[in-house]
Amino acid sequence: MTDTTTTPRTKDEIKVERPRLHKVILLNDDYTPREFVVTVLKSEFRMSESQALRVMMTAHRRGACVVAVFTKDVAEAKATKATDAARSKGYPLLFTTEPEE
Ligand code: TYC
Repeated sequence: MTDTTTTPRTKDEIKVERPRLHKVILLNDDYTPREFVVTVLKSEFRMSESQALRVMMTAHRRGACVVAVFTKDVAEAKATKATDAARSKGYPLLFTTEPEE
């Protein structure tokens, strides 16, 4: 009987990738008061007055502004909570999410 030796030609390799981050986006509308947008940005996204003002004015002028990035679940939960806060006051303010490139 002859001995055979086999040489493995494959290598175990585990690829770990970071979860894709998702952006929370603030959309402009014609009805929500500016002060209310600033209040929601401060309470839901822990922004300072000046950060919130800057983000609100960017959305107001350009139509939309990225508020922050989080993992998918957190981004969706924050966008929903912030949008619900506006709905409860009768404002059409909308926060959406989208994956980062
Ligand atoms: N455009 C609104 C107004 O003039 C204010 C506003 C700003 C609303 C940003 C939404 O994401 C927004 N009252």
